[in-house]
Amino acid sequence: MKLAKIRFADGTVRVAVVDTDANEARVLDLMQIENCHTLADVLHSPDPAGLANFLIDPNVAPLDLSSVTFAAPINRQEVWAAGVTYKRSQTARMEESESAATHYDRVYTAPRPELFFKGMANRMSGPHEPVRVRADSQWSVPEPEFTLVINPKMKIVGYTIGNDMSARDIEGENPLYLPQAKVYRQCCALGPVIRLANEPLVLEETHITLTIRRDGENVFQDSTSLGQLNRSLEELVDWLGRENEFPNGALLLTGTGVVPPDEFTLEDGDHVTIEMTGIGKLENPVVKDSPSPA
Ligand code: DO4
Ligand code: MG
Repeated sequence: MKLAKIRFADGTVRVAVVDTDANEARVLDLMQIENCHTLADVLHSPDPAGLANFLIDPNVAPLDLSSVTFAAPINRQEVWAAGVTYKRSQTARMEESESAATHYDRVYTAPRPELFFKGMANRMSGPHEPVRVRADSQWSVPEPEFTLVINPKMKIVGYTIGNDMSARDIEGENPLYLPQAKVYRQCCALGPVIRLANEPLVLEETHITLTIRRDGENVFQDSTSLGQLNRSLEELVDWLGRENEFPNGALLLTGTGVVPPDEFTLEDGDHVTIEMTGIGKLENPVVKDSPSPA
């Protein structure tokens, strides 16, 4: 089952079950249950699929998916990201950062993974909302990442798509600049739906494809499979939860296995599409302001 936040033309947002085979969304009536107001409340319940089925509003006709727009599927969760979890990311990071190359090499094999805070809902873009390249970056890329939806008990309850926008030049100049390379306004996109984790997902058969279009032409396309991930999902969640509490739950991007070649940088007006087996397609336009005069 897939859950989403759908936005109506008047701006109201409702939680819905999305059925891609039937091409329809069924709105949930959250008011039926006490203390259930948001998508996260459904996700954090003991049985999200059972509760969602129970809450389907019989008084609202199913909506055609082509008439629906999606909002980022997040409420008050913190968004974190793991890094250097695929060989491709390790190699790319070592290339971009001469002085810190050994750190990337070591973190790829170390028991403790790289984990960093990416933001909360205010920094997240939903489908078709802009993602941003920093005006002070000359080398930025999207990072297409399989993203875990985690409840306050640190159980994985769902999966979605994340785009960990990254300024490679800022990160490469000095590893201490990582928060500036990774965390800024519109630095991450999420969506379009959350696939509930009660349905099995075969990692090797789950593919992530990144496509970047410029002026209507594909300028980059590449794929990987979750089978290339160098760590287990449970291991990443376990490290995130150590000495930490997430009373509102968390989303965890699991790292990128697709990196455009070193000569590539995103430009204002580019269009990023991330497609993931069993979840769908996350599409976002790219914006970049002109640098401010010195
Ligand atoms: O170490 C830098 C960040 C790595 C990252 O974001 C990734 O591998 O996806
Ligand atoms: Mg990343």
